[in-house]
Amino acid sequence: MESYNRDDIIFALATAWAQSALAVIRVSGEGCTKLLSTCFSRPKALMDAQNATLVHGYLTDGPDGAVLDEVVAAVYTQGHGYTAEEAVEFTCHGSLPGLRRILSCFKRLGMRNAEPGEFTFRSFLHGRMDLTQAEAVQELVAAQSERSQAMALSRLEGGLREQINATKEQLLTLLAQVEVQLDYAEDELDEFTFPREALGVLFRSIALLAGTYSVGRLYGQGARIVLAGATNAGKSTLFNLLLKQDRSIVSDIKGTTRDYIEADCLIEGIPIRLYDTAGLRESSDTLESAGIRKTEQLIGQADLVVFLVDSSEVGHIPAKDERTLIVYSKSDLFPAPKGELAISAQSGQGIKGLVTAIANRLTSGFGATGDEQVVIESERQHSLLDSAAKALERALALVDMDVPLDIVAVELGEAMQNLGELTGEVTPADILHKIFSGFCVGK
Ligand SMILES: Nc1nc2c(ncn2[C@@H]2O[C@H](COP(=O)(O)OP(=O)(O)OP(=O)(O)O)[C@@H](O)[C@H]2O)c(=O)[nH]1
Ligand SMILES: [Mg+2]
Repeated sequence: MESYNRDDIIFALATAWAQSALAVIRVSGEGCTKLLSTCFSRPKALMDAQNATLVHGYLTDGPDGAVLDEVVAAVYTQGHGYTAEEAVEFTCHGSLPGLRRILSCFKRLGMRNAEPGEFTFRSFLHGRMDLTQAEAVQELVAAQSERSQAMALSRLEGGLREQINATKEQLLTLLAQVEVQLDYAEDELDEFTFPREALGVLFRSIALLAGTYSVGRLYGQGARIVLAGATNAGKSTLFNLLLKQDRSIVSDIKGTTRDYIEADCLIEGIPIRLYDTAGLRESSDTLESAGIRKTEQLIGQADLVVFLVDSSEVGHIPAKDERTLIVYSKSDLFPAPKGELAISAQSGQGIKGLVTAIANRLTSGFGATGDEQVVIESERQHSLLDSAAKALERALALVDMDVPLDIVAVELGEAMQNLGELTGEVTPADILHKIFSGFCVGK
């Protein structure tokens, strides 16, 4: 990272490596327009283009070379590209051989293939976005649900950045007040009362923001739900119903599902990885027993287990706990015990209630609802906010104990350091490297 060369002109396919109607190739670095004009059918038009304008033309293999593709170039003059550098984005046709020819031509011009996340890294280096926004780019692209996409977009627009910067300013004011007290002799200063109220407000706002992680992570990264229960309880039937497709084999033969099946779906906007598993029973069949062992493993790793109990054939019922939802199936055949969750996959009765119960269970105990102005999703951000909140909490306790101010100042400084790391001002190089090489969009 320290030896990073900002002067290279870098390029990369910004869209997926797959056949499509159109594809976008992004080029960034000072002097890139001039260099690209040597393989463009209208060099002067490209060179003279105003910022953020489009130029139609043909990419060619060198000044008089073969035509590679008909393209539209979006030109960004110095300082105006996504990277805050000079940049050109070509909209080409999405033919894989065509793209390959263009990319090799760009390489021959002396430009370098961008590393994953490098455009965003440059944007960060040039101060166009802070670290929370750079992370939001990745989170936005990877969002699995509409809600997490909206949350990431708000972070990209600077929601988190603004909140952290405002907090840092208030913390700085506090620190400055403390510093004055420490720098001057007592008899030179007026009586000082520590602004405890302001510190309390800061602590609560940071703790609240840290608390949004649980909901941000749930909507961003989703949850694993395992359908378990005795053979024939109706697990595969429910699995198909929740997926809205016939994925798993259903039959009245006990032990139909042996190897588990997994699939992704959304439940109340939450991205879910759903598992249909082998029914639990005593079995002397080696293959079935192996399947049952897998079920037990999956149950151990699940965020939530939906344990189906056949209302017409009640067998073992596990103890109720926060990770297990007991659901009585086949309620059309036999009524479930009063007050219990009951469904009929045949009539659809109770399915809506089950979906709500799942969502409620997954979000229970959260300190946040997800409707907060800013919701975080990154583990890194959470741990830094948590440390900052703890430091401020310690500072509050110290103020209450009336300890010397220099001890309080250490805690305030620690919180400041955490917030600086969060936005990328004082983030260690190895962490930056990890963040930006984690981008890898479309690979
Ligand atoms: N009447 C009624 N029958 C159901 C209902 N749900 C499932 N069944 C029937 O129950 C039988 C077993 O259903 P499955 O979904 O295969 O059960 P399973 O739990 O996956 O069973 P295994 O894979 O053997 O562990 C099938 O004949 C289904 O049609 C329901 O709500 N009502
Ligand atoms: Mg089954």
